[in-house]
Amino acid sequence: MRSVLITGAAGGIGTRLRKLMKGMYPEIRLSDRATPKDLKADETFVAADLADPAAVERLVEGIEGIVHLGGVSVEDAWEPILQSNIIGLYNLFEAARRKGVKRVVFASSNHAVGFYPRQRKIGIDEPVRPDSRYGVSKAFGEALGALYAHKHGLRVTSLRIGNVDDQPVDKRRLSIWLKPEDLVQLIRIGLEHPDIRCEIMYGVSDNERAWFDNGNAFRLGYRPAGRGEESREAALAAQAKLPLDPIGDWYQGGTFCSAEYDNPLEPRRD
Ligand code: 15L
Repeated sequence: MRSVLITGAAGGIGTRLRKLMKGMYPEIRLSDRATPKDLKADETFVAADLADPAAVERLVEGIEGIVHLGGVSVEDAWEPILQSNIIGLYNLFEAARRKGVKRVVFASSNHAVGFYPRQRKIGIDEPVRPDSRYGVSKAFGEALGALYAHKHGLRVTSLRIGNVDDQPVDKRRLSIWLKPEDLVQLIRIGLEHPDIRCEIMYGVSDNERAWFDNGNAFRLGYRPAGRGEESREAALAAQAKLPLDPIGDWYQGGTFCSAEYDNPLEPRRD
């Protein structure tokens, strides 16, 4: 892997990755709609709007591997999600195919499966249960990646990222926390592992309270260093200050589930 493009480089995860992945590959090209404020002189940045197919095609020229973090990263109205996460994602995969990109690591999210109850442990074979328009866009991204993998031979890894932070910040995050360095490990598996064709892995660290069976990541060599439980006291103290949220506290997706919720039926137990 000689040339890697990181989209969404000005976002929260992108900003961390720029530092953690510096020098990891001979060429790292960064992109976002707006230039990161703290861009360094030794960083290569190309501004591009994912909704502009010609700009995306120019962006991926000469690139072997894409780490795609770009797009809307939380719940939003349909229109911005449609432009960035649906049309923009299509533009990215299509440009990758046309320009001969070999691998894509797609930042999916736990919100593609957020409507599983916390009492249930899920792997990668259960059907998606998106908890938001944003979660639907991530499920779409996983499906689009699978199409390009199976039909065109692009090697695609979808990472269902939990919550990337220095430590878990509340009770829910004790289950889904992802140490930034562990994310780098997962990305490197996606960019470099010879067996990757079309994979889904959970982007979570070694959390005792995890709701996910991450066997597929372990099979591919993932050895997370982060242990969410080490921050238990601070996370639970922060949780105690949050309002009760009967729906959000029941389902894995938290507030993404309770927002706009008006289902009159009993919450699911399975
Ligand atoms: C996500 O997918 C978001 O990108 C991030 O901002 C967090 O909200 C995270 O999920 C989470 O579930 O905590």
